[in-house]
Amino acid sequence: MITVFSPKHRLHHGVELKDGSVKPSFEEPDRAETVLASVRASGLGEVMGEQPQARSCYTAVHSERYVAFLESAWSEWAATGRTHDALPLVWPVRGMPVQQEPRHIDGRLGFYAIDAGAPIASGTWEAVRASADVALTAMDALVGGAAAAFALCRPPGHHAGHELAGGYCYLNNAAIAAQHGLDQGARRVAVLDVDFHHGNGTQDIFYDRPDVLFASIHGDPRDSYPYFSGHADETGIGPGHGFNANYPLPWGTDWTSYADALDSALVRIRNHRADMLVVSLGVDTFADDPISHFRLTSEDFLRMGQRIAGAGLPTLFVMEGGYMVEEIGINAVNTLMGFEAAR
Ligand code: OKP
Ligand code: ZN
Repeated sequence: MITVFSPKHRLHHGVELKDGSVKPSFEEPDRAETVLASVRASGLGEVMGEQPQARSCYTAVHSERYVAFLESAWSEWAATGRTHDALPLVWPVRGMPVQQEPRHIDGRLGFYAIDAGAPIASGTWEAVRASADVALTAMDALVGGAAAAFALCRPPGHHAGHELAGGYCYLNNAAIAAQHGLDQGARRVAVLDVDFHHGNGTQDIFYDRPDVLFASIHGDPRDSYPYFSGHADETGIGPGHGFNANYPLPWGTDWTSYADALDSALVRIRNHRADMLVVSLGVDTFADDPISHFRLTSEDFLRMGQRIAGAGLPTLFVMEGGYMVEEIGINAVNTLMGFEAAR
């Protein structure tokens, strides 16, 4: 399968608040370079660059005002004399009227974020846009008849909602690609999210829609980020009722129980009779991941890819999480190679 990659990801690197202090983010440029090196070493297939895409592809799933905010946030922040990363520090929470967008950048940063985990610096928008374009370019390969493609996106996207950034995410690459697939003729799409963290953003975007089934396997939100979504009783709303499937699992989950949840999700996907599958491929389910709590081995990712191939659908893999352990490249590529071997 082809891999789509943009070197522009390096324009984005930031900080995060960890254990009460500001540190370099776990979501850093070496991640994508490590995965790219493994792709090249594996002989998976050709690596190509992204095609620039229409802005309307982003506003097909995000609000116009949110995309405009992402475009201008850094210059508004810099205009106040600050030179370090822009981060929100106040959010509209329970009991506050949230409808009105503030005018000052410090208010707008909170209005459009779930947390302080998506810093905005001078190169952020260019990298974010390139990451979405990587996903769109890979989806175009699927629309053109490819059986599978790998969008090596960075920054990731699955925590980004209709008009919310957070958890290292800005534009929701997987959702943008899924919508693009629909706009290019697919009748139904399934999104399978195997990142350790619940894909709250993808759920938010498609929660009221029956054409996109969202299925996510993740750390139980009682104990794991993002804490405020990902429970099994979140099943969709209105016409989307029954088209959202969450599989929260406890810390320490290994392949045995993970595989049961994956099989359940794949049954749901089969019943959806989708024309294509988008996989939010986070490899932070790995036992040695520094911020996550499942116990998958590198071999388990081969098995995961094999099972996903069993769905028998044109499949777009979109890179999400997986943090700096040497194995993130091996684990991502194992999933893709397992898929290729089984299809
Ligand atoms: C992004 B992705 C918990 C800190 C959580 C944010 C994690 C974002 C994960 N100690 N910080 O889904 O891999
Ligand atoms: Zn994650």
